[in-house]
Amino acid sequence: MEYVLKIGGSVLTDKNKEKTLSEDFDSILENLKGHENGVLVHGAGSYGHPQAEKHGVKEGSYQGVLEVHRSISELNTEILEKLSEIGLKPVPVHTSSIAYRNPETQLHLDKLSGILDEGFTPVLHGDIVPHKDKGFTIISGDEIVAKIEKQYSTGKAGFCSSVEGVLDDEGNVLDEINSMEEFTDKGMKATDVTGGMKGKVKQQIDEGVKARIFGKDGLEDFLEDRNPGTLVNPSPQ
Ligand code: IP8
Repeated sequence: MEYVLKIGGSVLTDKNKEKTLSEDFDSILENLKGHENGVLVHGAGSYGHPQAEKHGVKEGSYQGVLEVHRSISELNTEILEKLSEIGLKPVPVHTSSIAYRNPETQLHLDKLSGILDEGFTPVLHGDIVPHKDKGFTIISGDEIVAKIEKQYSTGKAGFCSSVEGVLDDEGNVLDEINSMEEFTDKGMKATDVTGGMKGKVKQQIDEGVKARIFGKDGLEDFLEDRNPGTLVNPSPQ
């Protein structure tokens, strides 16, 4: 596994219109051409957050769980079709089928290396997850990336987001962030049900894994090892 990459829902979808792809959808995914030996995770954007909010799924309600899953699966299918068009052999891995919370999140990720060994590219997504005594809650792609990186240590975990990186008080992109104390709320766009930029940084710090956060113009640089955006580094030397 060469990399684990999350492309955010705010990049792939139009967050203002339910179940609508963004104008950049095709061009963003075309960057993955020739990069089949990695794991792609995608967010939900307008194919999950409005639906989860509407039904209160974040708080553990069962109502609407299937609607949220169906909607995010539709986005997953759109992504698979685009990736196969550019020559990859993507395989959907629906996170709800490999996840359970008790209350810590358990993700069964062993199958990912086998899928890659066969020349296929696993595509996971933020999803609903069965939660002990609570029905279902939502798992973000941010947590999925942190868990994959923790298990597989690719040394190349990344987030393609709608912001160029983690911003300081003046709105400049930080080169590196080592702890939540250094985080300011700058750069947080409209919040979503899974916590936006803050949640993204926190998940990596909690798991103790390094990851890069960059904007859509940084995606090619990330894939070509040119280090765009901000490095989240919980254990600096
Ligand atoms: O967009 C959220 O995943 P994220 C998943 O990666 C749902 O935070 C279904 C709202």
